[in-house]
Amino acid sequence: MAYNCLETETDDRVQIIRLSRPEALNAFNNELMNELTDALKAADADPKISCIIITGSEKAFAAGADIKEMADKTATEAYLEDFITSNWEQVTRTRKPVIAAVAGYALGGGCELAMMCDFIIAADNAKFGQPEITIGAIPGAGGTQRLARFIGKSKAMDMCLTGRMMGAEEAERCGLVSRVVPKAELMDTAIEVAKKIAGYSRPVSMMVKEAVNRAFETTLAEGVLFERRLFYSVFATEDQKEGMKAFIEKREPNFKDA
Ligand code: CO8
Repeated sequence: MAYNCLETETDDRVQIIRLSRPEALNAFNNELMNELTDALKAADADPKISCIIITGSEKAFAAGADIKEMADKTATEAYLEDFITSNWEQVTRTRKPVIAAVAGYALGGGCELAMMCDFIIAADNAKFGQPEITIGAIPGAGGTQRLARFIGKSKAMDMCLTGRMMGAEEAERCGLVSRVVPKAELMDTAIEVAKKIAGYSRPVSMMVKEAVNRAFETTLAEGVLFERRLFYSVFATEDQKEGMKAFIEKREPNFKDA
């Protein structure tokens, strides 16, 4: 499918979704977010795809919500159209693993989108921030909540109250990103990581994602119980039988997503 604000490409079992509104540093307008929702739903439903990468350009992952589109919105309009909720959160509903490959600015909604992905691989020029306070607003797509969970209260308050940007090194140090690579290696690394995940059993990688995500939504006891139930259910998959048999026979497993 052809998009105006996205470029999509598949590489083996990996779906790459590139945000592409260069004139606005990939700022999110309704068109981009509707297209992103469509692309994520399509990748999630595609039996040939096992892992998804969302990325932007070398200069910007995304500079946030489109301020020009948002500036004159009224509260009633935002409420009636269910602004944000209606089309911003598809990434959190996507069941296959989603990696954010971030170079350049990931600000406001851009940082929030990256945090909605399962993990973030950052280029060494990445800059994260929640600068909404500088334009008389507050984060509106989960920034105050997810950032506090990622990096703790003190740093989240610092970021949201000052609107300052955080570089890649600081972001890795405080757990916002999983690894930092030179800018020129960002996509090769992200694709290599995505292919590694896509090489495992798809139902199992989806269960891993579901179980880790549960940690952010429930108590430790409930989360461990949830994990235990999923652990038992992997024994119902052919891929568990194959994986363990292959280990014992000292060969590579041949997973069938079954
Ligand atoms: N929206 C619209 N256009 C943008 C945005 C944006 N967020 N960011 C950049 N642009 C446009 C600029 O207007 C400019 O366009 P033009 O050439 O037509 O003037 C073009 O992109 C290039 O930008 P700059 O010239 O500013 O480039 P610089 O390299 O000088 O600066 C920055 C780059 C630092 C990223 C700068 O553009 C900037 O500060 N952008 C805004 C960042 C920001 O404040 N983001 C938060 C937005 S609010 C948000 O995301 C909230 C999400 C939840 C919504 C909740 C609502 C209830």
